[in-house]
Amino acid sequence: MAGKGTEGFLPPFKHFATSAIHAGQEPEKWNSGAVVPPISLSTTFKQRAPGEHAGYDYIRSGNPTRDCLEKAVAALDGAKYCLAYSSGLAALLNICHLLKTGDTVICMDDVYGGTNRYFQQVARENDLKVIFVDCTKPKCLEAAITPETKLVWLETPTNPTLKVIDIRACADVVRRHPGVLLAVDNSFMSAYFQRPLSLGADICMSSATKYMNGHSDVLMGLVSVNRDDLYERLKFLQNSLGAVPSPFDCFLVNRGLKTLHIRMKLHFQNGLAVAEFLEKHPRVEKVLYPGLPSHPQHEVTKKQCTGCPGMVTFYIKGNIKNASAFLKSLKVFTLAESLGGFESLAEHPAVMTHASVPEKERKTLGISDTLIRLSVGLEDEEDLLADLDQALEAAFK
Ligand code: P1T
Repeated sequence: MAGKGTEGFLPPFKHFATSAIHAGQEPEKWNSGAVVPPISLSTTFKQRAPGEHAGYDYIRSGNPTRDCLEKAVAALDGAKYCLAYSSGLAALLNICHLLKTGDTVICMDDVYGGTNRYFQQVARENDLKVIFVDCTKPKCLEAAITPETKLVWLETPTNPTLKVIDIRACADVVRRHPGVLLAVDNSFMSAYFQRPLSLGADICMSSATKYMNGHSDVLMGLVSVNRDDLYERLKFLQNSLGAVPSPFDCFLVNRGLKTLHIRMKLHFQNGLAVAEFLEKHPRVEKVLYPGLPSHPQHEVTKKQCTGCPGMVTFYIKGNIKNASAFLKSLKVFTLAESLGGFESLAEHPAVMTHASVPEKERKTLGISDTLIRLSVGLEDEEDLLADLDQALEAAFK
């Protein structure tokens, strides 16, 4: 990755592009030799004799198109196994089914609003104890672990305030407590910029709805693991809970992966340009971007990532009226939830993605009325900067 401001990160993972293009694709597996894996829509598979088949019996348990995708993602995450789900939250649900009544989950305090809602309003109802901890301080994580703790859930960078957690430091803490699993939500970084398993995590989860697919047309979750026992249990749960993706969605994400490395390089370039532009803008109070030297965890970011995505969060000066006027004035950026697609999006976390986080907690976390989250896409840099500039001016007219 060339360019000013992009130096000092981990070098790119070896053979990434080759794996993204070839891992799991296996043209010889299809009778036709198809280079692009076909969408295998059959819900059921002919058996030679009862219980005797060519590896597939029923679509929920496994199908050839999902297999291609799961193998490709495992290679990209540096994992032995990957399992695909019908959404990122379905992946979270499956992971939580590894736990039992009375177990405790420690969750990073700043996470996607839907993850927060699941833990606070669903998992707790189902007799899991969930506590929220600022894991940017591994000492706080250490202090929070009890004999009941069975899962530590990290999201790094966090959504929406882009705090970065030192995964290896947290893994070192967790390793001192046998029986505790460390899971990392890797949705914001994608496999191209961060490999949580190589940093000591047990589980790498991604909402493929974001960068991994990258085209804003699929809802999907992915979970990668190295441990055989974890894979066996998760595979059982995947089939038993049934929240699996369709073959068509598997086809699309598999296709999206072919350009992941190219897309992420440009997301980084555009994201950094936007962050630097906003940091100098007189209408902007503060910019949060892990790729900027001003970010509190910039050094940790460089130590554990090969680059940064297009997620840029900032505080606009003024109040909620200015924030709203800014968002309404954007022309190239679209005012919408989600992230990680080729198109630039902007949103207001307090009102949109994080409205379900209790107001008091939002305040503590810095999710204020003037906080704005951008997902910087792949358009021309000059058009993106010009759009932000005109909207920032319009916000104060
Ligand atoms: O939407 P789904 O595929 O179920 O993924 C949920 C999810 C999990 N983890 C992170 C870090 C996420 O950002 C999300 C979804 N986030 C948005 C829709 C959003 O706009 O932030």
